[in-house]
Amino acid sequence: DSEISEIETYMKEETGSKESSEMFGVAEDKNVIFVSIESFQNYLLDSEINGTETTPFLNDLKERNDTIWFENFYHQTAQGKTSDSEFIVENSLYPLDRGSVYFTHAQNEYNALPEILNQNEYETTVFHANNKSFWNREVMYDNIGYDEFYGEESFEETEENSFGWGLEDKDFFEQSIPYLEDQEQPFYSKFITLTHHFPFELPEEKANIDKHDSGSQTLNDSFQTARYTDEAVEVFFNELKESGLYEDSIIVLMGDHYGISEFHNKAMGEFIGKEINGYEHMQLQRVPFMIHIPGYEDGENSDEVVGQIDVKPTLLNLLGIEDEKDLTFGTDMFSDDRKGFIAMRDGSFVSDDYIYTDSICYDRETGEEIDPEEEACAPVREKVDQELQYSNDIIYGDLFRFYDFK
Ligand code: GP9
Ligand code: MN
Repeated sequence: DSEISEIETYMKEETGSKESSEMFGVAEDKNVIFVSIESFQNYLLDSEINGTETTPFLNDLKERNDTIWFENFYHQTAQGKTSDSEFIVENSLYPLDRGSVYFTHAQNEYNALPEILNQNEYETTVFHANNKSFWNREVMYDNIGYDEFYGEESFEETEENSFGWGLEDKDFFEQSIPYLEDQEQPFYSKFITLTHHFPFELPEEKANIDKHDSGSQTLNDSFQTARYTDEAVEVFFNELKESGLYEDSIIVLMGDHYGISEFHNKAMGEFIGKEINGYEHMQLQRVPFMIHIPGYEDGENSDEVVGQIDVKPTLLNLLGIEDEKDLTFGTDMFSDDRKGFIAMRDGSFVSDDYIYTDSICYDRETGEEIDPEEEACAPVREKVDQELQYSNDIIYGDLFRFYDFK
């Protein structure tokens, strides 16, 4: 098929080198524990409510030498929310402009991360204490090669440990440990948290931080669930250490998408001390992304502009798995040869120099509007539109049927 070769050529030229970076194989044969943290945005990190840190554990973790924290990591999800974030991470393709790929194209041919890891002797599993059919996960997971999906029936819910969307994150992690211990190693296991999900509901006795005080109840309540989930991640780390799995694993933490929508811009603007225009809105789409490698000592923070699209090639590189023939719109985050922009589904983008959204081109560094926008942002805008179109073509046309990944 000629279209897939055109896309292949584009990727070879534009989406950066597939050559291995200096981090190649740093995590070879390690288990990968991937934690998708529900609705977590970067504004939570290092924030305080009445003098109390919202995320003390994550704040500490991101600065450690055994953690690489990407402070300019953007989510790229659209209507498919969590499922979009999963799809982007697994495939390094963009989500669709309408609906969720997990629902609309669950039967397509993919070359997804779990399949590749399976071929490299990994056991691949997902843990998420919700109904298996939510986002059509059961069907999609099966197609893209996950060996096992531990859904809500694998967990014990009681009146004490369940509220809001269901099982609370601390119990979710604790109850997952025996299943993890039973797995063949090395494994790739994805955990999807739930407690810090709109409407950010938490029983008062479980809250270890005050609510914020603003005109938005949503924003106000979000700090309590964020703090709770921060504690849950700490519980998980401790349990992993106790079980002995910690040393043989790397732990990747990622926020799946925004939690506070633009309807709360006034309260959010007051909280971060900035008026929220297009530029600030884009900057609010940054979510935590940390790669924690026990025993690693050179983990610095990175200010590279990166996003969910880059996760797959980055992980394969860390694990020392060659992927020259893979077709991805993302690039290894550690590569020196990156394409220099992160595209959002609506055509907005963040490049090394500019931020473009709603037809306005901003200087990324200063946030100033650049006039005339056409000249500065146009070259990247063209590539963004091209990539989004190609990605749609791949999905709508099921084009990977015509490509040999081996
Ligand atoms: C549902 C959970 C939340 O299982 O992943 O989904 P979201 O509403 O964030 O897409
Ligand atoms: Mn979500």
